Amino acid sequence: MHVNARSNTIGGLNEGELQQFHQHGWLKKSAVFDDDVLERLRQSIDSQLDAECRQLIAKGEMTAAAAHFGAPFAARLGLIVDDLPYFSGAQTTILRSMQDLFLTGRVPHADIDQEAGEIPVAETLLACIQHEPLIDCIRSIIGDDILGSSTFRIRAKVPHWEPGDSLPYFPGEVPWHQDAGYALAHCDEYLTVTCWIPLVPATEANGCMWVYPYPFESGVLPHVYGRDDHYLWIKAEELPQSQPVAVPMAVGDVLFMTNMTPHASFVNQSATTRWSMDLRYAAIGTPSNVDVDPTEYKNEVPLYKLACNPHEGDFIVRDSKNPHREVRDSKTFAETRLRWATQRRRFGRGWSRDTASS
Ligand SMILES: O=C(O)CCC(=O)C(=O)O
Repeated sequence: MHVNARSNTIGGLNEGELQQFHQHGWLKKSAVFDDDVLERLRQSIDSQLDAECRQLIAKGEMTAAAAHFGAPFAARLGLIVDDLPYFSGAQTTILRSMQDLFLTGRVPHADIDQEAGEIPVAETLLACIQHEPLIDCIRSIIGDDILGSSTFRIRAKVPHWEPGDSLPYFPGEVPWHQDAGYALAHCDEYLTVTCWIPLVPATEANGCMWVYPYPFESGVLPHVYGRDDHYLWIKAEELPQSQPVAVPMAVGDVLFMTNMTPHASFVNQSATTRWSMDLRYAAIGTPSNVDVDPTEYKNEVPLYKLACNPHEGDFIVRDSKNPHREVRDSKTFAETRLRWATQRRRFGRGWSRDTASS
Protein backbone atom coordinates (compact mmCIF):
# COMPACT_ATOMS: atom_id res chain seq x y z
CA MET A 1 0.00 0.00 0.00
CA HIS A 2 1.20 3.51 -0.75
CA VAL A 3 0.31 6.18 1.81
CA ASN A 4 -0.67 9.37 0.03
CA ALA A 5 0.52 12.76 1.15
CA ARG A 6 -1.71 15.62 2.23
CA SER A 7 -5.08 13.87 2.39
CA ASN A 8 -6.25 16.24 5.11
CA THR A 9 -4.53 18.55 7.51
CA ILE A 10 -5.00 20.45 10.75
CA GLY A 11 -2.23 22.92 9.98
CA GLY A 12 0.20 21.81 12.66
CA LEU A 13 0.74 23.44 16.06
CA ASN A 14 -0.11 27.06 16.81
CA GLU A 15 2.14 29.51 18.67
CA GLY A 16 0.59 28.77 22.07
CA GLU A 17 0.97 25.04 21.58
CA LEU A 18 4.59 25.40 20.51
CA GLN A 19 5.28 27.54 23.55
CA GLN A 20 3.73 24.95 25.87
CA PHE A 21 5.75 22.18 24.18
CA HIS A 22 9.07 24.01 24.45
CA GLN A 23 8.52 25.41 27.96
CA HIS A 24 7.12 22.30 29.58
CA GLY A 25 8.40 19.53 27.34
CA TRP A 26 4.93 18.14 26.72
CA LEU A 27 1.71 19.04 24.94
CA LYS A 28 -1.59 17.20 24.57
CA LYS A 29 -3.36 18.03 21.31
CA SER A 30 -6.89 16.83 20.60
CA ALA A 31 -8.36 15.38 17.41
CA VAL A 32 -5.12 14.80 15.51
CA PHE A 33 -6.41 11.40 14.39
CA ASP A 34 -9.81 10.58 12.94
CA ASP A 35 -11.05 7.39 14.43
CA ASP A 36 -11.08 5.59 11.06
CA VAL A 37 -7.25 5.58 10.79
CA LEU A 38 -6.96 4.19 14.31
CA GLU A 39 -9.83 1.77 13.77
CA ARG A 40 -7.95 0.22 10.84
CA LEU A 41 -4.93 -0.30 13.11
CA ARG A 42 -7.13 -1.77 15.87
CA GLN A 43 -8.72 -4.14 13.34
CA SER A 44 -5.38 -5.32 12.03
CA ILE A 45 -4.14 -5.95 15.58
CA ASP A 46 -7.33 -7.89 16.29
CA SER A 47 -6.89 -9.96 13.11
CA GLN A 48 -3.35 -10.82 14.14
CA LEU A 49 -4.65 -11.83 17.55
CA ASP A 50 -7.19 -14.06 15.78
CA ALA A 51 -4.39 -15.69 13.82
CA GLU A 52 -2.26 -16.31 16.92
CA CYS A 53 -5.25 -17.86 18.71
CA ARG A 54 -6.20 -20.05 15.77
CA GLN A 55 -2.67 -21.42 15.63
CA LEU A 56 -2.72 -22.26 19.34
CA ILE A 57 -6.18 -23.85 19.01
CA ALA A 58 -4.93 -25.98 16.11
CA LYS A 59 -2.02 -27.14 18.27
CA GLY A 60 -4.41 -28.02 21.11
CA GLU A 61 -2.87 -25.40 23.42
CA MET A 62 -5.97 -23.26 23.73
CA THR A 63 -9.74 -23.66 23.50
CA ALA A 64 -11.87 -21.59 21.12
CA ALA A 65 -13.74 -20.21 24.13
CA ALA A 66 -10.46 -18.87 25.56
CA ALA A 67 -9.80 -16.98 22.31
CA HIS A 68 -12.77 -14.67 22.91
CA PHE A 69 -13.31 -14.17 19.18
CA GLY A 70 -15.41 -11.09 18.54
CA ALA A 71 -14.99 -9.59 22.03
CA PRO A 72 -14.53 -5.80 22.14
CA PHE A 73 -10.99 -4.71 21.30
CA ALA A 74 -10.19 -3.20 24.70
CA ALA A 75 -11.51 -6.21 26.62
CA ARG A 76 -10.26 -9.11 24.54
CA LEU A 77 -6.54 -9.45 25.26
CA GLY A 78 -7.02 -9.29 29.04
CA LEU A 79 -9.76 -11.93 28.84
CA ILE A 80 -7.50 -14.25 26.85
CA VAL A 81 -4.51 -13.75 29.15
CA ASP A 82 -6.69 -14.41 32.19
CA ASP A 83 -8.20 -17.57 30.73
CA LEU A 84 -4.81 -19.12 29.98
CA PRO A 85 -2.74 -20.67 32.76
CA TYR A 86 -0.16 -18.19 34.02
CA PHE A 87 3.23 -18.64 32.36
CA SER A 88 1.86 -21.41 30.12
CA GLY A 89 3.33 -21.63 26.62
CA ALA A 90 0.05 -20.36 25.17
CA GLN A 91 -0.08 -17.31 27.46
CA THR A 92 3.56 -16.52 26.68
CA THR A 93 2.92 -16.82 22.95
CA ILE A 94 -0.05 -14.48 23.08
CA LEU A 95 1.78 -11.89 25.18
CA ARG A 96 4.95 -12.07 23.11
CA SER A 97 3.16 -11.82 19.81
CA MET A 98 1.10 -8.83 20.94
CA GLN A 99 4.10 -7.09 22.52
CA ASP A 100 6.09 -7.66 19.35
CA LEU A 101 3.63 -5.81 17.17
CA PHE A 102 6.23 -3.09 17.17
CA LEU A 103 7.87 -5.18 14.52
CA THR A 104 11.23 -6.21 15.83
CA GLY A 105 10.98 -9.23 13.59
CA ARG A 106 12.35 -11.28 16.47
CA VAL A 107 9.16 -13.14 17.29
CA PRO A 108 7.51 -15.57 14.86
CA HIS A 109 3.90 -14.65 14.11
CA ALA A 110 1.03 -16.86 12.98
CA ASP A 111 0.19 -16.43 9.27
CA ILE A 112 3.19 -14.14 8.73
CA ASP A 113 6.06 -15.13 6.47
CA GLN A 114 8.92 -13.02 7.79
CA GLU A 115 11.36 -14.67 5.40
CA ALA A 116 9.25 -13.23 2.59
CA GLY A 117 9.49 -9.80 4.19
CA GLU A 118 6.13 -9.74 5.95
CA ILE A 119 5.47 -8.22 9.35
CA PRO A 120 2.18 -7.79 11.20
CA VAL A 121 0.17 -4.58 10.94
CA ALA A 122 2.72 -2.94 8.62
CA GLU A 123 0.20 -1.10 6.43
CA THR A 124 -2.04 0.22 9.14
CA LEU A 125 0.83 1.26 11.39
CA LEU A 126 2.66 3.02 8.55
CA ALA A 127 -0.57 4.87 7.75
CA CYS A 128 -0.53 6.19 11.34
CA ILE A 129 3.16 7.12 11.15
CA GLN A 130 2.52 8.97 7.89
CA HIS A 131 -0.79 10.51 9.00
CA GLU A 132 -0.61 14.00 7.53
CA PRO A 133 -2.17 15.95 10.43
CA LEU A 134 0.39 14.34 12.75
CA ILE A 135 3.23 15.13 10.34
CA ASP A 136 2.02 18.74 10.20
CA CYS A 137 2.51 18.97 13.98
CA ILE A 138 5.96 17.40 13.73
CA ARG A 139 6.85 19.82 10.93
CA SER A 140 5.90 22.73 13.21
CA ILE A 141 8.46 21.52 15.74
CA ILE A 142 11.38 20.24 13.67
CA GLY A 143 10.94 21.47 10.10
CA ASP A 144 10.26 19.90 6.72
CA ASP A 145 12.81 17.11 6.66
CA ILE A 146 11.77 14.36 9.05
CA LEU A 147 13.40 11.15 10.16
CA GLY A 148 11.24 8.30 11.47
CA SER A 149 12.97 6.95 14.57
CA SER A 150 13.34 3.18 14.74
CA THR A 151 11.89 3.19 18.25
CA PHE A 152 8.19 3.04 17.50
CA ARG A 153 6.09 0.76 19.63
CA ILE A 154 2.58 -0.62 20.00
CA ARG A 155 1.84 -1.38 23.63
CA ALA A 156 -0.80 -3.45 25.33
CA LYS A 157 -0.96 -2.71 29.04
CA VAL A 158 -3.06 -5.64 30.16
CA PRO A 159 -5.12 -5.37 33.36
CA HIS A 160 -3.39 -5.92 36.69
CA TRP A 161 0.03 -7.00 35.45
CA GLU A 162 1.93 -6.29 38.63
CA PRO A 163 5.62 -5.41 38.65
CA GLY A 164 7.45 -8.47 39.84
CA ASP A 165 5.91 -10.69 37.20
CA SER A 166 9.14 -11.27 35.44
CA LEU A 167 8.22 -12.00 31.83
CA PRO A 168 10.42 -10.01 29.49
CA TYR A 169 7.52 -8.05 28.07
CA PHE A 170 6.12 -4.79 29.21
CA PRO A 171 2.42 -5.06 30.06
CA GLY A 172 2.89 -3.62 33.55
CA GLU A 173 4.19 -0.30 34.85
CA VAL A 174 6.79 1.66 32.92
CA PRO A 175 8.96 3.46 35.48
CA TRP A 176 10.07 7.08 35.29
CA HIS A 177 12.52 7.62 32.47
CA GLN A 178 13.48 9.95 29.65
CA ASP A 179 13.62 8.49 26.16
CA ALA A 180 17.14 9.96 25.96
CA GLY A 181 18.09 7.49 28.70
CA TYR A 182 17.73 4.70 26.14
CA ALA A 183 19.59 6.51 23.36
CA LEU A 184 23.34 6.88 22.95
CA ALA A 185 24.87 9.89 24.70
CA HIS A 186 26.05 11.74 21.58
CA CYS A 187 22.35 12.18 20.71
CA ASP A 188 21.46 14.19 23.81
CA GLU A 189 21.82 17.43 21.89
CA TYR A 190 19.29 16.36 19.24
CA LEU A 191 15.58 16.82 19.78
CA THR A 192 13.48 13.73 19.14
CA VAL A 193 9.72 14.16 19.44
CA THR A 194 7.80 11.29 21.02
CA CYS A 195 4.12 11.07 20.05
CA TRP A 196 2.13 8.94 22.47
CA ILE A 197 -1.18 7.92 20.93
CA PRO A 198 -3.93 5.95 22.69
CA LEU A 199 -5.94 3.39 20.71
CA VAL A 200 -8.54 3.28 23.50
CA PRO A 201 -9.31 6.05 26.01
CA ALA A 202 -6.36 6.39 28.41
CA THR A 203 -7.34 7.05 32.02
CA GLU A 204 -5.57 7.11 35.36
CA ALA A 205 -7.25 3.79 36.12
CA ASN A 206 -5.99 1.97 33.03
CA GLY A 207 -2.46 3.44 33.11
CA CYS A 208 -2.36 6.72 31.19
CA MET A 209 0.89 8.61 30.81
CA TRP A 210 2.34 10.79 33.57
CA VAL A 211 4.86 13.52 32.80
CA TYR A 212 7.07 15.97 34.63
CA PRO A 213 7.12 19.45 33.10
CA TYR A 214 10.75 19.65 31.97
CA PRO A 215 12.21 21.58 29.04
CA PHE A 216 14.46 19.81 26.56
CA GLU A 217 17.38 22.11 27.46
CA SER A 218 17.45 20.78 31.04
CA GLY A 219 19.15 17.66 29.71
CA VAL A 220 19.44 14.05 30.66
CA LEU A 221 19.00 12.79 34.24
CA PRO A 222 20.87 9.75 35.62
CA HIS A 223 19.16 6.43 34.94
CA VAL A 224 19.81 3.02 36.48
CA TYR A 225 19.05 -0.52 35.37
CA GLY A 226 18.43 -3.86 37.07
CA ARG A 227 14.70 -4.60 36.80
CA ASP A 228 13.41 -7.97 35.64
CA ASP A 229 11.50 -6.28 32.85
CA HIS A 230 14.70 -4.54 31.67
CA TYR A 231 13.34 -1.02 31.94
CA LEU A 232 15.73 1.76 32.88
CA TRP A 233 14.51 4.17 35.54
CA ILE A 234 15.29 7.46 37.25
CA LYS A 235 15.52 7.11 41.02
CA ALA A 236 13.10 9.21 43.09
CA GLU A 237 15.85 11.47 44.42
CA GLU A 238 16.95 12.35 40.86
CA LEU A 239 13.48 13.29 39.60
CA PRO A 240 12.56 16.97 39.11
CA GLN A 241 11.33 18.82 42.20
CA SER A 242 8.04 19.79 40.49
CA GLN A 243 4.83 17.75 40.62
CA PRO A 244 4.15 15.16 37.89
CA VAL A 245 0.98 15.52 35.84
CA ALA A 246 -1.37 12.71 34.77
CA VAL A 247 -2.41 12.97 31.12
CA PRO A 248 -5.74 11.20 30.50
CA MET A 249 -6.50 11.13 26.79
CA ALA A 250 -9.33 10.51 24.36
CA VAL A 251 -8.90 8.47 21.20
CA GLY A 252 -7.62 10.89 18.52
CA ASP A 253 -5.48 12.91 20.98
CA VAL A 254 -1.69 12.93 20.75
CA LEU A 255 0.72 13.61 23.61
CA PHE A 256 3.90 15.23 22.31
CA MET A 257 7.03 14.98 24.48
CA THR A 258 10.72 15.59 23.96
CA ASN A 259 13.38 12.96 24.49
CA MET A 260 14.18 14.71 27.80
CA THR A 261 10.64 14.72 29.25
CA PRO A 262 10.52 12.39 32.29
CA HIS A 263 7.48 10.15 31.90
CA ALA A 264 6.00 6.96 33.31
CA SER A 265 2.83 4.88 33.31
CA PHE A 266 1.58 2.67 36.10
CA VAL A 267 -0.21 -0.65 36.55
CA ASN A 268 -3.52 -0.94 34.76
CA GLN A 269 -6.13 -1.17 37.54
CA SER A 270 -9.08 -1.40 35.15
CA ALA A 271 -10.76 -4.42 33.58
CA THR A 272 -9.63 -3.68 30.00
CA THR A 273 -6.34 -3.34 28.14
CA ARG A 274 -4.81 0.08 27.59
CA TRP A 275 -3.64 -0.13 23.98
CA SER A 276 -1.43 2.65 22.65
CA MET A 277 1.38 3.39 20.25
CA ASP A 278 4.37 5.62 20.59
CA LEU A 279 6.02 7.03 17.49
CA ARG A 280 9.16 9.15 17.33
CA TYR A 281 10.42 11.69 14.85
CA ALA A 282 13.60 13.78 14.57
CA ALA A 283 15.11 16.14 12.03
CA ILE A 284 17.08 14.59 9.21
CA GLY A 285 20.66 15.13 10.31
CA THR A 286 20.08 13.48 13.69
CA PRO A 287 22.45 10.47 13.87
CA SER A 288 20.60 7.58 12.22
CA ASN A 289 21.18 4.30 10.45
CA VAL A 290 19.23 5.13 7.30
CA ASP A 291 21.24 3.68 4.39
CA VAL A 292 23.53 1.80 6.79
CA ASP A 293 24.12 -1.90 6.31
CA PRO A 294 23.51 -3.60 9.70
CA THR A 295 26.46 -5.93 9.11
CA GLU A 296 28.73 -2.86 9.35
CA TYR A 297 27.78 -2.49 13.01
CA LYS A 298 30.86 -4.30 14.23
CA ASN A 299 32.54 -3.87 17.59
CA GLU A 300 35.24 -1.61 16.24
CA VAL A 301 32.73 1.09 15.18
CA PRO A 302 32.85 3.75 17.94
CA LEU A 303 29.53 4.53 19.62
CA TYR A 304 29.54 8.20 18.57
CA LYS A 305 29.37 7.12 14.94
CA LEU A 306 26.18 5.14 15.46
CA ALA A 307 22.49 5.95 15.26
CA CYS A 308 20.85 7.24 18.44
CA ASN A 309 19.02 3.93 18.84
CA PRO A 310 21.17 1.55 16.86
CA HIS A 311 19.27 -1.69 17.50
CA GLU A 312 16.55 -1.07 14.95
CA GLY A 313 16.20 0.64 11.58
CA ASP A 314 15.46 4.36 11.14
CA PHE A 315 13.69 5.53 8.00
CA ILE A 316 12.85 8.72 6.12
CA VAL A 317 9.37 10.20 6.64
CA ARG A 318 9.79 13.48 4.72
CA ASP A 319 12.70 14.68 2.57
CA SER A 320 11.75 17.84 0.74
CA LYS A 321 14.69 17.61 -1.70
CA ASN A 322 14.60 13.85 -2.22
CA PRO A 323 10.98 12.74 -1.81
CA HIS A 324 11.79 9.35 -3.38
CA ARG A 325 13.55 8.47 -0.08
CA GLU A 326 10.32 8.74 1.91
CA VAL A 327 9.07 5.39 3.18
CA ARG A 328 5.42 5.30 2.19
CA ASP A 329 5.22 1.71 1.08
CA SER A 330 4.50 -0.95 3.69
CA LYS A 331 6.80 -3.44 1.97
CA THR A 332 9.82 -1.11 2.23
CA PHE A 333 8.77 -0.30 5.79
CA ALA A 334 8.68 -4.02 6.67
CA GLU A 335 11.98 -4.68 4.93
CA THR A 336 13.70 -1.90 6.88
CA ARG A 337 12.43 -3.42 10.11
CA LEU A 338 13.44 -6.94 9.24
CA ARG A 339 16.88 -5.96 7.93
CA TRP A 340 17.74 -4.85 11.46
CA ALA A 341 16.17 -7.81 13.23
CA THR A 342 19.35 -9.84 12.91
CA GLN A 343 21.66 -7.10 14.20
CA ARG A 344 22.83 -8.52 17.50
CA ARG A 345 25.47 -6.10 18.80
CA ARG A 346 24.10 -4.54 22.01
CA PHE A 347 24.84 -0.92 22.84
CA GLY A 348 24.35 0.95 26.08
CA ARG A 349 25.40 4.33 27.31
CA GLY A 350 26.93 3.16 30.56
CA TRP A 351 24.24 3.62 33.23
CA SER A 352 24.95 1.74 36.42
CA ARG A 353 23.01 -1.14 37.94
CA ASP A 354 20.87 -0.19 40.92
CA THR A 355 22.32 -2.24 43.72
CA ALA A 356 18.99 -2.30 45.57
CA SER A 357 17.41 -4.18 42.66
CA SER A 358 20.11 -6.82 42.13
O1 LIG B 1 3.03 3.36 26.93
C1 LIG B 1 3.56 3.38 28.05
O2 LIG B 1 3.00 3.00 29.04
C2 LIG B 1 4.96 3.89 28.18
C3 LIG B 1 5.40 4.60 26.97
C4 LIG B 1 6.76 5.17 27.08
O3 LIG B 1 7.43 5.09 28.07
C5 LIG B 1 7.29 5.85 25.93
O4 LIG B 1 6.57 6.08 24.98
O5 LIG B 1 8.51 6.18 25.98
